[in-house]
Amino acid sequence: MGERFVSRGFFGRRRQPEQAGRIPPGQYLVDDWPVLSAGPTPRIRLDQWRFTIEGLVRQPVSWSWDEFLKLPSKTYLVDISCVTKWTKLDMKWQGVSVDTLFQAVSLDPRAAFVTAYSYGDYTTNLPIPDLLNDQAFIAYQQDEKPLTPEHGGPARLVVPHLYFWKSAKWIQGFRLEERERLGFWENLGYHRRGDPWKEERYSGD
Ligand SMILES: Nc1nc2c(c(=O)[nH]1)N[C@H]1C(S)=C(S)[C@@H](COP(=O)(O)O)O[C@H]1N2
Ligand SMILES: [Mo]
Repeated sequence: MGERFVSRGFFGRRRQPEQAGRIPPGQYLVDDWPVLSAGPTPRIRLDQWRFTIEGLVRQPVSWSWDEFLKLPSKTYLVDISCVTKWTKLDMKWQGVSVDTLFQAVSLDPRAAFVTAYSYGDYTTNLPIPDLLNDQAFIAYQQDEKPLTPEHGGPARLVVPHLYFWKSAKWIQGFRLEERERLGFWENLGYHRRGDPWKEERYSGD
């Protein structure tokens, strides 16, 4: 009896048409929002926060918190999948498109990859095309509230179409690179790109 009740609830949820086709293979839905951090949560004072784009650019560019908040921002409603197998649908964020940030720099034609680096030393690698065309943004609000420190506040990268480890919390900057330099999890055996629809979980997948 208990079992029937549980399975009816389970299939009832799965049948909701707006969820069909939105859960990548091997993932399950969550309503809560787990915290996954490899180390302690850094606390960054807003008057000391900066976001910098450097490396293979003609001139490095850097924004203070006040300058960053003046950039045009957008609302994003996106589904997020973590390699630990949870998927959360319709997460609402406010942030600045990476396209907007790249408009402020001239990229060296050799630039092909980005190392996203964070306060607290986390890094993750991304091919530039995965950051373009409004696919990625620097978020400072979630559900209309300031992003909490545990979830990456004051600001984090969000790349919804890749596993969530690519969405660097406490983002500090982008370094443009000619060659791909593996980041924190990628160095520990996770996939260099991490597309949840292809189940690119580990290197070799
Ligand atoms: N700076 C930093 N960013 C990070 C991480 C981290 O440990 N440090 N963990 C990554 C991983 S593995 C995941 S799944 C998500 C978790 O974000 P959340 O804690 O907001 O759910 O952040 C990613 N970004
Ligand atoms: Mo993760």
